[in-house]
Amino acid sequence: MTRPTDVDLSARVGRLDLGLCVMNASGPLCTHDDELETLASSRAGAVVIKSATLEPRKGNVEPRIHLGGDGTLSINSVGLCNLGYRAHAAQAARLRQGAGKPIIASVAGFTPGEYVEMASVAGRASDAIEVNLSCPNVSGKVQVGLDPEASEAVLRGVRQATDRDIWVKLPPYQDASQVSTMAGVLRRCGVSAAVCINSPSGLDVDVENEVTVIHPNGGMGGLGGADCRRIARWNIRQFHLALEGALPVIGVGGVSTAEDVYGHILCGASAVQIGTALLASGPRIFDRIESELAGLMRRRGVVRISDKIGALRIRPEEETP
Ligand code: RRO
Repeated sequence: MTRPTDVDLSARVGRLDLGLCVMNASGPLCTHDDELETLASSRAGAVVIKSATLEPRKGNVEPRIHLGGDGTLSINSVGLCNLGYRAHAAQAARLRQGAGKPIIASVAGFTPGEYVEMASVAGRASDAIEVNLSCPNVSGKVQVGLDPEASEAVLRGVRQATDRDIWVKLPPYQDASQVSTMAGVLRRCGVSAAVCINSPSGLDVDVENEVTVIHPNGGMGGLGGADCRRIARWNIRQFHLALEGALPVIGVGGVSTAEDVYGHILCGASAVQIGTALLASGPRIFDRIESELAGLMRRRGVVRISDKIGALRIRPEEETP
């Protein structure tokens, strides 16, 4: 299958070109070699690897991921199950050989020094580093992304450790002043993209059986899917405005259709990631979204998706007669 030629679905993120403005979100189906190879040979515009820690981690006890609402909703407390950054860097290096698309390594440290060490090695193996400042499932410590000074310390260290593009995976913020503070941090630290948003914290209940749907952390975890879409859009829009075009936003949250992609782009995303819907449908979702997005653009007379970044119009006040 070749990409459509009459509409341009590509994205530019920092120094990287993506043939399709849609890729996977770090999390589902991107840890093991077979999963990554399937993503690399899919229609996804880039491949993002599961967030790595210094040492391999088994993660939390099962059941730790629950898909609900016929695959439109999820809650997870995976707990950073990963193979360790050395193994993930080796995967990135292998994938880069033949993928023909950017390969992004993700790192999630417990200290600034861990971020720096991982970014230095992963940076040599990949096209960009996604710095995860926002895992919702590590208890006992505030998420780094909720602490602007700690975020700046990590990002300054990572900036010195690698000359690759740095993407920053941010938590969902609820207040515009938090966004403007973090936008300042990202601009000062030479980052290439803001990734909005990681999973908002939540709790789901199996009411019939009066029980949580996942086991770890008292059943509490990170929400994915449709519940996140409007929270993601608020964050995408706020960062798009606060960053004033200095760096692009990558939108994540509640995307399972071409309309969802298009809506995130109108809010200000330059590219979009898919998590829950990828888990529910597998990597063939990128074929469907690519052809649906091409159809949507033809119907709307849009030639380049990038022309629509941030193009959201605000409903005008009704004219007084
Ligand atoms: O592994 C996880 O529990 C996890 C991570 Br690192 C993350 O960034 N976001 C999420 O929802 N789960």
